Amino acid sequence: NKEMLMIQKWLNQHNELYTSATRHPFTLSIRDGSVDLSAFKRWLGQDYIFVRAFVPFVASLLLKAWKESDDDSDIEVILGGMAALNDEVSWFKREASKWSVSLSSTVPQKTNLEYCRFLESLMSPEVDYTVAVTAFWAIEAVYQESYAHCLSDGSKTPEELKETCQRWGNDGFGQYCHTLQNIANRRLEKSPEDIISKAEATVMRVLEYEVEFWNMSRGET
Ligand code: HMH
Repeated sequence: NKEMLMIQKWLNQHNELYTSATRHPFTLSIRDGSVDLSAFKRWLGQDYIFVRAFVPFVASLLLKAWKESDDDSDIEVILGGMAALNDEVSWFKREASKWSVSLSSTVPQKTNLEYCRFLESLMSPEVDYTVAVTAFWAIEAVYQESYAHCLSDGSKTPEELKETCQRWGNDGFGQYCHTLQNIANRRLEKSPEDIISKAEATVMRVLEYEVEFWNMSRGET
């Protein structure tokens, strides 16, 4: 279908993978109130490590946008994401102390290390801006969809976890993800086939890592 935007097309084609990332048993357990708090704490400690690696990824994306983008507003959107991450790092520290999670003694799990290494590979100047910004959209969108679902009609999310869900599930973050999706679609429309294929494979990789990341909350490794 020529009329259809690229990302919508991919989400239809890979709907099963997308759903496994955005409707994972861990976030569904938050939504239905059955969540195991030790699983939540494991996620919190691991995600803090991930977010620390996410910052240089976003910095590299900012650099790519400055060099390659055809639209100045891209920089402002990415810079806004960077500012939100600054706030997020502080939030993780406060939240960890609230739950008595020691961030300094949290050991990154294998999946986390692999996901961070994958992020690092996307920081290379060899990676096209279009591919990197599409990956960025996917990473943010999984959290937005997952946590917004924990706040939607009929959810029984425990009071003490609502702030976490709000962080990624709020409407402003939803709007921001939508803007990232528009940027990615605009770039993809103008891209040659090889870049489009690379971007698609990268999104699928992100979704697989996101599923594995949620899996870590089980603490079976
Ligand atoms: C693993 N994916 C992971 N952590 C996050 N904080 C986000 C996405 C969204 O920022």
